[in-house]
Amino acid sequence: MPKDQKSGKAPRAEAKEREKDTDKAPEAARHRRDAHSHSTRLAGLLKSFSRDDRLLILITADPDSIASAAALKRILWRKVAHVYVASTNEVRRPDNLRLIEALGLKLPLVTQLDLSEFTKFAIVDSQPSHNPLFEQVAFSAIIDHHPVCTSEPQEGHAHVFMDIRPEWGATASIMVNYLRAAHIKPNKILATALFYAIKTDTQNFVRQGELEDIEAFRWLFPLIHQPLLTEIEMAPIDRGSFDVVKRSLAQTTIRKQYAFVFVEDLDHPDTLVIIADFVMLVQGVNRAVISGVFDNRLIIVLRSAGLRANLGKLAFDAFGDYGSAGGHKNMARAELSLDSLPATVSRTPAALSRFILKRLKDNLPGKRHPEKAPEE
Ligand SMILES: [Mn+2]
Repeated sequence: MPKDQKSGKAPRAEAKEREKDTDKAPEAARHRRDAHSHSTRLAGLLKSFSRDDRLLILITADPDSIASAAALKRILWRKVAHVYVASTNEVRRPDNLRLIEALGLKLPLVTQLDLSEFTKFAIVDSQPSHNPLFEQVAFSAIIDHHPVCTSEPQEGHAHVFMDIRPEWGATASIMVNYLRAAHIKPNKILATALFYAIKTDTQNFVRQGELEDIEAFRWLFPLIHQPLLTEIEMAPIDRGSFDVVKRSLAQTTIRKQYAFVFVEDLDHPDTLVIIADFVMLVQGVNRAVISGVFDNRLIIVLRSAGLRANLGKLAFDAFGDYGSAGGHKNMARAELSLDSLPATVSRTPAALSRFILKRLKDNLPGKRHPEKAPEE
């Protein structure tokens, strides 16, 4: 026991604090800095809006974007006149539907709205360049965790608030920090939604996740409603999708660690995700390429269990010339209009499959030949 503990404590603690600020305990130092930067960021966010604004939050619906939009809505409650949330995609996945229902969101499609009825726009868990629908909109706030592909605000939109943190596992984790900075304790439903969003986006922390994600997760844990979480996680696949999944699994090719299938008569893009996640459970499979055509678009869903993979880059290199493509290290996606594909590729499942595999093969790390034309 050290003598004279009382008088010795303060300087020791201070010294310790100073020590923490050095590289010995960078996390503690980072937390202190973050607490400060989050209130600054919150102030910046709030400054983008005024009391009579009618705000529209645009998302591409998935658990992370739905929960993040609900959190932003909560933060701006009573700070603006109205907050609406709209989606670019029709929601079909049962977990997303249950989430939307629990949160009491209406979530119409963006295309069904008259954008002139809104005075401000925000985007969460995505960036304007991710979707042609977003590109027409002047956003006042952008909060996301995908790789930065948003340039500085255009002229005349100087008040855009941007918070993009690619190293974070989920936008929901970022939103938790805004809630905390605003001293808002989310209700059970919002807490459960954010918790589920962090779980899914980090794939239970198997995929990229930061200490901040774990900290947000830990903070939410006592606030969630377990039965609702179970309900969302156990949400069943709808019957129509099940038939497509059943057929597609029968047609899935597994070669070495790769699983591949081109889904014919695709009922909805989300079905590709269900198939991809399922085939990744097969022993020995650690890469999945699941694709199909929906609404005149070729959609490609990529999954990898590899630590060294960078599928977002691979997707962009392989398919960026034909449409939107990108994502994270272990999951990525491309959506290509069939009209943008080379004329030499016929629009049959076999030809489209060959096209996808060739583009992927040609763009694997070390095999890319940027000087080559992107044609077949
Ligand atoms: Mn996300």
